[in-house]
Amino acid sequence: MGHTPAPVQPVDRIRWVKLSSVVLPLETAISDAKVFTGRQKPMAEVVLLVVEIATEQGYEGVGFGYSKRAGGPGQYAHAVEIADGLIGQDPNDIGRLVTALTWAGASVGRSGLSTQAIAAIDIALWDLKARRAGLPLAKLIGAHRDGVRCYNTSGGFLHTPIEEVCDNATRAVEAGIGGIKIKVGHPEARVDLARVERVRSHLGDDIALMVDANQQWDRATARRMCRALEPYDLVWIEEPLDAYDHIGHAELTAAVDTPIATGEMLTSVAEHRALIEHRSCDVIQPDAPRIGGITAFQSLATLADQAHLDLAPHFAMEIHLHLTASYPRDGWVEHFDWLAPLFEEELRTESGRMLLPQRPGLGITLTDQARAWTRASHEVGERP
Ligand code: SMN
Ligand code: MG
Repeated sequence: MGHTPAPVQPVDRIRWVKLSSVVLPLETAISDAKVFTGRQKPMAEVVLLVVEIATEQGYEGVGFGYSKRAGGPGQYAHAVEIADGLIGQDPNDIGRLVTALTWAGASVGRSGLSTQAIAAIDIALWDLKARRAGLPLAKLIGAHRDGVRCYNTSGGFLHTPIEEVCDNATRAVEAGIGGIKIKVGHPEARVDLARVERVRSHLGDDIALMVDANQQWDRATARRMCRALEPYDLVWIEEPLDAYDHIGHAELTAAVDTPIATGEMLTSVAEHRALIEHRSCDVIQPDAPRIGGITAFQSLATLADQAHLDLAPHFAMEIHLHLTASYPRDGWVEHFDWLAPLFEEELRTESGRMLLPQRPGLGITLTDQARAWTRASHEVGERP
């Protein structure tokens, strides 16, 4: 005898929204190619926009977006301006709410800061919907797998001495992480090649290895470096060129055997569509907090899948684990240990994969430490 279908639930209403600007300090300031070439300063903190939503029927959702170096206060300020519109609304009408929030700030565009403020709200609404359903988010969307291949980035930055990078890689692999990404784009190409050679020989041939140039090279340098990197059997070469040089990335993708990955810096689905239409990569690397949230990400995932692209979302593994688990092709999720102090739960890795948490929603609970690092907060409505 099967279950009788649940009766349609009475319409729920959002009663409370809390926005928090949380400043997470990094243990060590990090540097990638953009720092080594003077385009950026070392990064010592990540600024997060955390959104908490509660409804009159007692359901809650948590979402977050983030910025690095600048933009955090702007994301927070935009969210403060538009959050009122959520009170009294049906939290299940995510598409309608995101559209309304977009029109509320239409004059500041449909990409960048305003989109990223809305993204954090969108993510909280999807967390709430999945918690209401009693399902991990990936299973609400439609999971293809219960674990996703994962690789570590936080141990391989350009400021880290190469022997320390190797030690970090050993620890990551011993923790069950399946791949290692190291930063390249050093001002001297021979330094890059020596570091890649050292890490490949340290890992052996069976551990996945990726490199990330963070937009450092011009087209001629990128051609030379991609050819020089071919012998290392890399899973991909990331952002060899400027993030918006779609033609240059397309020429590289056609010219070299090693897969080309890019996309993290793009700030809307429309920008990713341009990347796809130019055939600029083999591996697309969207960032849900950067492009508008989970609703936007699902639109992009459909475009990417129809273009037969592999998926390796950028950063925010707590969100992207679910989104990569529900993508048709077996992708990669990027492991960083940076955000761990913010959440009570730890994501498990074993046999090269990050495991889908068997908890409803994203499966994250904010820690007291996250509360302590809160620089500003704004509440609308009354918490039921
Ligand atoms: C990156 C992540 C975090 C800080 C700087 C750079 C990077 C990545 O591009 O792919 O993780
Ligand atoms: Mg990158």
